[in-house]
Amino acid sequence: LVASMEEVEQTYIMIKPDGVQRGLVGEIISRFERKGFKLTGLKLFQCPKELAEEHYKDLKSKPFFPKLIDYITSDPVVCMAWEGIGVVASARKLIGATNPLNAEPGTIRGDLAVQTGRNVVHGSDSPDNGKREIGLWFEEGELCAWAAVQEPWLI
Ligand code: RTP
Repeated sequence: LVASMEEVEQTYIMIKPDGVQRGLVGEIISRFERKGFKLTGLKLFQCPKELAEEHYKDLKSKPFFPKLIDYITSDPVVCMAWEGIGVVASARKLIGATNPLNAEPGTIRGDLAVQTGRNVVHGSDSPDNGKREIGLWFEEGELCAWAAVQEPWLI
């Protein structure tokens, strides 16, 4: 059964500075690859403060907001766009709960992190936010639409 176009979503996944510092880039990317999603954008990037504030604008009133912005801008992040059927919710499952102590073993945060403020990875929380965030973090020319030769195995 081949996916209809309506089911294909995009999500923005970002390896946060602690994930890069700890050498977890390959480990995290491989979890999304092995699941069967398609990588359509990838870059190592030093995030400017304005972009971090725009990305997390819904959290502006939270007490932890300034620390969150300092954290995200402290060192390079890895920006990724992933595509696939149900990729938004599935990526959130692969990532696990925001507080890594509540994240199930087998999830990225459950296996690799301890603190909420150092939870190694971000994933968009809705298809609309997936599109918004990919637009925010990537220039158009940085994204690649490509067809997997093994379709429908890689979706
Ligand atoms: P993300 O956006 O990074 O995927 O995380 P999320 O949806 O699981 O969590 P959200 O509530 O949107 O929070 C965004 C990020 O802010 C930091 N945070 N710190 N109490 C705290 O100190 C606190 N709460 C949230 C985390 O880095 C969280 O991922």
